[in-house]
Formats: sequence, C-alpha cells, structure tokens
Amino acid sequence: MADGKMKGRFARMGLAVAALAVLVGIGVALAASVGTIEEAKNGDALMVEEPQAPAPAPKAEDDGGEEAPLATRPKPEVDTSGREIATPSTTGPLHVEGSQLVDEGGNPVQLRGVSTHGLAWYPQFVNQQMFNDLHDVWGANAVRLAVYSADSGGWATDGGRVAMNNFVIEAARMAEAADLFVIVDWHILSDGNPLTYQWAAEEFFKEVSVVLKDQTNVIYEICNEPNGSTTWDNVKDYAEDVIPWIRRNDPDAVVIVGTPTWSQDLEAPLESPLDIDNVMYALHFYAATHQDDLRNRLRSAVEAGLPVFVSEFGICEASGDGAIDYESADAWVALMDSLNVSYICWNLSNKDEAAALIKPDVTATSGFTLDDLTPEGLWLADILKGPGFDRKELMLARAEKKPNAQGSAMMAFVDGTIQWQLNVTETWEEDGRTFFKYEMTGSNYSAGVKKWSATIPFNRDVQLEDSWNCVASASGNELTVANDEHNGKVAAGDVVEGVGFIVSGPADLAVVDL
Ligand code: IDC
Repeated sequence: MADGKMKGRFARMGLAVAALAVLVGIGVALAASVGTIEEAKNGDALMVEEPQAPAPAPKAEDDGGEEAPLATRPKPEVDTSGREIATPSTTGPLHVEGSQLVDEGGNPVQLRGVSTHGLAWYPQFVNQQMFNDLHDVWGANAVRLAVYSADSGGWATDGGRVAMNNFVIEAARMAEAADLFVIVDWHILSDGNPLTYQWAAEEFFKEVSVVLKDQTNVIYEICNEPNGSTTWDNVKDYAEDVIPWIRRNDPDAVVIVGTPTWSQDLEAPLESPLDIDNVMYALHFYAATHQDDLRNRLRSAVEAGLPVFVSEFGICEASGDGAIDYESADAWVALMDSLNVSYICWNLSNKDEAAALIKPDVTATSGFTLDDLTPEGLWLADILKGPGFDRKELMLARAEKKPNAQGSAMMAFVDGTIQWQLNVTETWEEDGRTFFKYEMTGSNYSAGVKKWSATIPFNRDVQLEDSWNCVASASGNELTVANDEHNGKVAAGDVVEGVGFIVSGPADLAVVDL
C-alpha cells in the first residue's frame, strides 16, 4: 500500500446531490402516502385481519397535544465473552427489590429484548428457531408476547380464546427452551380502560398462569397502555383484582402494571403505589415523539425508588411509523442502561411500518441477516451487540449510503489536501452483477503534493473491473485509488482530472460515509 494512504473522509454532498436528495425525499413521501400495508399471510389459523384504523398516536402529556417457513440457515457460534447476559438459567426466579429487578441472590438484572406485534396478526415470527436466534444471535434475554384484548382478533372481542391461550403457553415454552424471559402482555389499547375487559383479563391470566406456574422465566404484564380518561385509581382497582388470579397459581411472579396516558404517568404510582410485592410499573416511549421531558420523568421516578420497566418502546414516532430519531433513541438507551432499567423494543414483524424490525418484503421468519433488517432492526442489533451479527458488517449496513444512481455526484476529502468529487457516470447490469463507472476530479486547495492516495469505503465487498489514470486495488469493502506515474504531482491550486474506475457488486453497492 502506498505510504501516502489515508482514509477517505467524505464530507457534505455537493449541490447536485442535495437537489437529488430532495427529489428522492419527495418520491419517498409520495410512495409512503399511497402505500398499503401488505400483511404477511402464511395461512396460520391464528392470523386474522388487523384493524385498519390505526391507534391514536400516544403523546407525552406535557407536549401540548390532545389525547391522543423455517429456513434453516447456519447457526453462528455463540460468543458472549464480552458481556454477561442474565438468562433464566443463570438468575433463578426474579423478584423486585426497591427500584430494581433482581435475581435469586438479590443482584440487579436487566432485561433487553423484543416484543412481538399482535400475536393474532403476526404469529409466524413466534417459532423456536426465532427465539433461539434472539438469544444466540441478537443477544437478547427477553421476548414479549402481545395479546391484544380488543380489536379484530382481540381476546375479549372476536379472537379464538382457547387457541390464543394455547399459543401463549407454547410460546412461553419456546422462550424457556431458548433461555429467554417471556413477558405475557395483555395488550389493551383501543379499549382504553383496563376495566372494560377485566373479566376477560381475569380469565386469560388464570388459564395461562395455571399452566405456566412452574416456569421461572415468566413475567406478566396486565395492561399495556391505559389511556383516554383512565385514572390511576381505575388501574389500581383493576390490578388489585387481576393480580390475585395470577398469584393464586404463581405466588412470586413479577407483574408489570401499565400506567395512565399510554404508560407514561409514573408520578401516580410514586404517590400511591400498589400494596403488592414484586410489582413494576410500565413506562413506554417512542423516541421521535418522547424526549427529555419523559426521560426526566423516568430518571426522577427510578431515583425516587419506583421500580420501572420499559416494556415497550420504539425509535420512531408514537404512531409506530414516521421518522426515526437516533439521537433521542441513543439518549434513552444511555439513560436506561445507567439506571439498570429493562427495555423491550416494538416490534418483531415485517409490517410496512418504521417500528417493525424486519423489512416488509422478507418472507423468512427466522435466521435473519442484516439485509433483512429495517433501520430500527439494525439499530437494535447494534444496541444489543449480540454475538451473531458481524460488527463491521453492521457498521457498514448502518452507515450513510451515498447515492449510486447514474448521474450521482458526491464530495470527498482525501489526505486533508486534495478534495475529490466522485461522479457515477454510468451503471449497467451484467451476469447478475451491477457495474458502476466512477469518475473522480481532485482539487488541491492546500500545499503541493508529490503523490496521493484515497481509500474509498463501500457498503459491501467491491470488485475492481477497470481503472485509468490511477493505480487502484480492491480489498473487501475498500477501494484504494492512488496516483500513477504521471499525475502524482499536484501543485497548490491545481486540479487532477480524468481519473476513474469501474467496480461491480450488488445493485445497492454504494460509497458510505463512515
Ligand atoms: C401499533 C402497531 C400498528 C397497529 C397499531 C394498532 O405498530 O401496526 O396498527 O398498533 O394496533 C403503542 C402500542 C402499540 C402500537 C405502538 C405504535 O402499545 O400497540 O402498535 N404504540 O403505535 N403505544 C405507543 C405506540
């Protein structure tokens, strides 16, 4: 490698690219407004039509808003050397001490994992291989089973009750076999007040807990998100009636209780906690909607001694769709980690929405590769740092991709001296690969140089097909382009022209900004 080699650092895109980005943005917005949701259909008996009317977007109280086929893929080696992950087999039964969830010996335990979407709508992702993957590949130690109480297919409405109970029991057993904690979530939402279907909740928890009573990995969440005019007193009345149905079978089970305003009101239980052991209170957030105000409430509540469990969160808007806010998401994770608060990400499905972890066109139901994951899925994989995803590939998958369509232009800085502009001047397909012709122009705004070299990172392995007026070589995902005999010397103020190369790779091969 030429000694002048330096990492290519790609700065802001040129004006042409910015204009293109605006056009692409418009295209995306248009596509989003006309797109319909293609629900996965694999003929599972439990699957029913999902309600079309979306839930009102929950908002933070203080933001001024109104109320708002099992593909067998190779299994990676498990390597948890970097991080201690508490799992049911290592913790024994959990209980609550002060603000903390603790193991049998009283040591704090943090659960991190994923929630299913409504089990009636996306049952296909509940399978033994997927649960094993959550543990072995993703590095999760918990999975949440969302049983909608209302809506089409809801337990208390028109869902098949016996079939759902059996499915939950089967899923809890899969979780145990995968050494995962499992949260059985009575997912109230459009029914607003848990009292609406209290009779159904009692029957459900009674029937499920009597079968699961000897499993130490089960946590019960009795009301996902009380909302509308539901008061904390309503929730307390409900909890005091429902929890005993669980405790009669499983006296020590940890129970998560939802809080008013879509599980955001932690002040109420702080002021007036339930007089019941081993209870935690739910806080839910969607990072693009809920920011510092809600983070501060979490911090204050935990510091005041309230046991809080973030049993559901997303990194997009509260609608489950819209923009992702990575900065807010990372701030949430930093806070939750610092407080040792457990967190569960919504949702394990391929629904066409930002909160889904799997891309809509993916038909596999386990064994997901990074290519199968949505931006939220990639973010979560990065957070959980599971042993089954390659760190470098994950970084490249998450990096900002420069445009790669014919006519795209982008700016790059090389060596702090020569500023390069790259243009994609031609693309074509051949033998199942896509070819990209790049032309480079360098401007030396600084002191004169005798040689130059730029290493250009791509999102995927790149194959060099041709180059001119440079010495180029490809290694993995990197392409290094250096001067040839005649164009190494570039005086201050001079321009290097006529440099170019052709690379091939998959259709989405693109330069990335690391
Ligand atoms: C959303 C789903 C969406 C579905 C809707 C209604 O992502 O596909 O159409 O429910 O069933 C919650 C709820 C959770 C919501 C999620 C996003 O607990 O059920 O899921 N959300 O809106 N609280 C805040 C956000």
